[in-house]
Amino acid sequence: MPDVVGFPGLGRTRVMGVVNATPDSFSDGHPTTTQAVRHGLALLEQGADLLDVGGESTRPGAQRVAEAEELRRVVPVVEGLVAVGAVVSIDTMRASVARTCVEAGAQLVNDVSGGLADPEMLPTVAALVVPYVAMHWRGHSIDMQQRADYVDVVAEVTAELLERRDAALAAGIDPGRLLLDPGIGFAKQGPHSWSLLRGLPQLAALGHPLLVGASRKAFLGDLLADPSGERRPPVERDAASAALSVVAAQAGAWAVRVHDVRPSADAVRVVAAVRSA
Ligand code: PMM
Repeated sequence: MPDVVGFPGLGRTRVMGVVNATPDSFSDGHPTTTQAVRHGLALLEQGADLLDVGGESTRPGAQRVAEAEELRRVVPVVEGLVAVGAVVSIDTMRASVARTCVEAGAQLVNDVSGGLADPEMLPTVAALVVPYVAMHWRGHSIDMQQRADYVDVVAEVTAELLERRDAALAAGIDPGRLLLDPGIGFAKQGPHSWSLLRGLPQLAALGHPLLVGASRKAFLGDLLADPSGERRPPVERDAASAALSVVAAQAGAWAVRVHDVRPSADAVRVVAAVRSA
């Protein structure tokens, strides 16, 4: 598993805890600064290695949030978590939000659009000299599921991620600070997400650290539907999410992005213990 510059290797996959500073995320949301910071502290206690703070829901069908509102939501949460020593990642598609949050102490920029949503993002991150996650993305959440059209999803996601890698490097982002993410559930139907999880070793072979975010996503609700076909609700998908943390860790992922931290913190340690036995 390649290291990320500035993040010394731990000998295991990291666990990134999700802190949604939003009123409308698909599985949880913490609308006030106090609630979001308190949630981040709880995730640190559960064993999170870093916290991913986001102020814009990207659930399928979600509308965009105005830049001023996104800043209002995330900046105090980033400040509050940095103040207690947390390693904070900012989940944003906007260069301005990335810059403000890095100036407030965030150490990583997580862009679900891989630089496609804001032309200023890649040069901004290059100038900030922080690690950057480029996720596979085909368009904004409002209609992204209409873009879930693949013949060979692993090959196409790989090719599209390599385009984002080339754009990031051309903008001056240090290759040692570039992470890739297959974008589970983003312009993907369930079978696409399963194929990408099976194909993680191929994505890892691209040579960049991988971030995998599968926690509580809809394809797990479908897998675990009750006999009448009713989807399992998001908060009851955590055991399955931890099982996918094992899958990602075995494929050599750098980090898993999860809502319920403790089971994944255990899972990545189990995988590391088996590997080093
Ligand atoms: N998924 C969500 C949000 N941000 N970032 C990365 N890099 N990868 C993901 O898979 C990802 C992400 C959506 O989930 P949420 O609504 O629970 O935050």
